[in-house]
Amino acid sequence: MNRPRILIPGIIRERVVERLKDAFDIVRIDSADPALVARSEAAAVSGVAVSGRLDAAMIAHLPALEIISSFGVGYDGVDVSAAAERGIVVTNTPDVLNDEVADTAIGLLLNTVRRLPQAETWLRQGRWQRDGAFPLSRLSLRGRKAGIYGLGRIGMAIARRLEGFGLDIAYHTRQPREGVPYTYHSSLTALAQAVDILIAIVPKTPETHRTINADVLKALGSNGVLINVGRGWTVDEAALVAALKNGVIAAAGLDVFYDEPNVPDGLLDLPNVSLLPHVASASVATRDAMADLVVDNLIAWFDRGQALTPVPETPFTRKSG
Ligand code: A2R
Repeated sequence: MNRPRILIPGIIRERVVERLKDAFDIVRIDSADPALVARSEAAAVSGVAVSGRLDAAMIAHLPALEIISSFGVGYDGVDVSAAAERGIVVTNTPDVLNDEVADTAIGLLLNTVRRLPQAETWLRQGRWQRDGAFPLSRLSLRGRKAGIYGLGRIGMAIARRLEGFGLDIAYHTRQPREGVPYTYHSSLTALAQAVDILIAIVPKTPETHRTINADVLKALGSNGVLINVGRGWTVDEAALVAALKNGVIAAAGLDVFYDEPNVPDGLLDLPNVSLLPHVASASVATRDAMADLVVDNLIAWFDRGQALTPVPETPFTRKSG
């Protein structure tokens, strides 16, 4: 019996490849470039497992494609409209990373406000012995109000943690979320005005592009702290650098950047930022769970005709045959 053929363009967690080999024929290429798959081979590909980009040209090169299983909860790298037009299902890896990302958001918030990485550097450099106590942090979490921009699966996990810190919580989404005890604001600026911690955890969409701009930062205010664990795309980085330099806001903690892995010098040069290299979900256990969901979506599709976690834009089931 013919096993479905799965194309893996570029780098993906090896656990995905190892598990896929049990049930599928695998074709690996260096990147999602149509020139790397001959037409005859492309015609036999019915699934893709990808971490990162898959554009319309690559999708068009695969005439028998049924499913794109994408690694990660954000699927902005995949041209979902091109897939949807052809009835191709796109899956992502939601939920299994919620707690890990929320944990990182809290760690980054504490690092930013209490300057814990700088305090550790102080110790490691022998300055505790040489110069005495690390300077008191100017900022504290105590008495703050937190605003969450994007109260989805991960935003809720962050909110639950913030409750444990005794902070007031508000949020902004396009639609108010039913049954949550947090204060809703219908605009991002109104949310920023009402809080002094702003945590961004929205997807990369045309609507969220550079929405954290000079006006929002001004509204957040001079005691304000910005944390971004969603996508760098949502922040106007030039406006952020200016706001941090000029005291428009107090500090920022960033796990994501506009043009990764490039981090603007303007940010690297500032003392009031805490920077991480996009590690929010990056533990072995969580990345394994994400890898398993990439594989399990493909298995469920070809075995039972239904993916486990299709994205909302492609709610398709498999045509038999
Ligand atoms: O707007 P709503 O009511 O659909 O709420 C969603 C919110 N959101 C927005 N809020 C304001 N303005 C927008 N233009 C906008 N677009 C979306 O973001 C919802 O509360 C939240 C997204 O939640 P989930 O779809 O459950 O995503 P999850 O799993 O929390 O991950 C969020 C993002 C990923 O897309 C990756 O980019 C990143 O975190 O790792």
